[in-house]
Amino acid sequence: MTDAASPVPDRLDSLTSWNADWSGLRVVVLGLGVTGFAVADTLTELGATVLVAAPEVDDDRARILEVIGAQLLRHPLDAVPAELIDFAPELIVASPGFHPDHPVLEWAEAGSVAVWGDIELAWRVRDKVNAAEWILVTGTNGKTTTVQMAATFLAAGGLRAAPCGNIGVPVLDAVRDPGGFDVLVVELSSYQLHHLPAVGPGALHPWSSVVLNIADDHLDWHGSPEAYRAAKATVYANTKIACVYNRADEVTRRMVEEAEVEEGARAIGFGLDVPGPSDFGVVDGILCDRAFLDDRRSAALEITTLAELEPRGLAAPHVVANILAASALARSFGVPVAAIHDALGEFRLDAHRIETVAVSGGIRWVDDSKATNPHAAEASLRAFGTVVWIVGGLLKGVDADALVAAHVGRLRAAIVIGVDRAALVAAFRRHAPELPLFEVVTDDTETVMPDAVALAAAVAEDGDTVLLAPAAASMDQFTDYGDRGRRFHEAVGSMLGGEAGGDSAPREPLPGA
Ligand code: UMA
Repeated sequence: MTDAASPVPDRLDSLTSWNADWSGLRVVVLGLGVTGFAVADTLTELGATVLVAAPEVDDDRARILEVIGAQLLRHPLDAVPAELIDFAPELIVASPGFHPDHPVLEWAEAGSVAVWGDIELAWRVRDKVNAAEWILVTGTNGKTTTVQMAATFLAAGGLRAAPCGNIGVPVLDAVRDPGGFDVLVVELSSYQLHHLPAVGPGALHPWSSVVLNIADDHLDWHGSPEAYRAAKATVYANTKIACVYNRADEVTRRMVEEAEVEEGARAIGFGLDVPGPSDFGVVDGILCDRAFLDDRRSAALEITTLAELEPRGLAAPHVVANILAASALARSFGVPVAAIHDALGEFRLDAHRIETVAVSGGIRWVDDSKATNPHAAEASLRAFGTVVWIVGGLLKGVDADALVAAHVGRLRAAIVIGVDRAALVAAFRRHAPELPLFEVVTDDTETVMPDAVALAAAVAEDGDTVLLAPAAASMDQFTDYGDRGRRFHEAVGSMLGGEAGGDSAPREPLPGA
């Protein structure tokens, strides 16, 4: 019904298809990383009028923007640029890294200018080639591994599946792939979830969804643990088939209970213990599905065994949990357990994820540089006996005290690196005053790892694991976690080759340790 008193329907509400009328829509795209570029490319193809605003601009991308007809505004964005205000955007699409309190986003909110993330845009135009179903994966840790596994399992079941999202491939690139997919397995960060609406024309309706686990992370971005959890919970909204949750993480179960899902969607638990009906779990070393079979009250389907996973480096508890979650997602799509079993035979974890770099003189050297927060480091520490722990970096506002307290019992020594050393050193002194404790004081990227490795070699004993599981981000001293891990590999390699690293590190335990 339309009459004079009815509000004018918002144009943005009608933009729910690639074939909708996007022409002339004035959109500001914030940021020109992989996301901003995919967003600008998509919107110009749709006929929108696009202004990309970014502080740093890669020359190649700037040239392509010119070719595709998007305007570019190079600006520090520490305040709202006048050119952006003059452009009078109807919509802003923000790259995931932009904090909610960024001046441009606060300006948009004050002026009621809509703000979307790239994920909402991708959902709205998902019918470009063929509208694939979406499976959503989030959590504090294990997202990328679970996404890769789920996509591998789905492919083994004969489906065209694309891993995408926070994993590094913008969802818009998958949506626009001319080959088309049956299912997109989308890794969502808390940043991307923050910008997603749970209701309305831009809300996602995933086939299945999972929050793998929840621990404090990115608190500097979200402002509080509650805001971080609320962002993560959005992943379950409107799920159609299966809301997969972690039985060992009560918060994830509550998120499912509180989510508005579609009629008939099931809650499916996963965990390392014996599964109940509608669960995935482990019985006598056998990973089983007790959810997607008719006689689940009395039976279960075998997926694989811990004995089979062990030689492939896939038997650490947190990796087994990822396998169970990915299996639940693939089974929700009808992939046979035999296909999952066979796919696991070929699966390899990415580099820097609990990767054994060397075993020498009875000492195992393990690179888990991807453990960028305390929760991930916790999982890593649990997987080993006596550990010489290389820890530290950028703590992102997260308190590592509880982690230190929980694991001092398994430590031979601790070697603290990174800029946020003081809090870690204080935690070790508080919880384990007797523990040999070393600080790598240099902030020279070239010498941090050689120094840490040399210290570890001096204290490690037969049967120990030297574990790089920093519980912190890497950007204080390294390009990223990959760079940090590579430098660890190199340092271990040259030390075992007889060229132990730099000599600027203290060789004695710190006073008071
Ligand atoms: N920028 C600003 N101001 C800001 C924030 C960003 O000017 O306040 C600029 C940056 O300088 C950059 C551009 O905006 O030039 C875009 O930056 P972005 O940080 O949003 O990054 P993208 O290149 O678009 O990559 C993003 C994700 N990055 C972040 O969420 C920080 C990538 O995840 C993701 O793979 C990609 O989209 C595709 O979806 C990376 C990540 O570190 C791997 N994610 C975090 C994590 O996993 O912990 C959340």
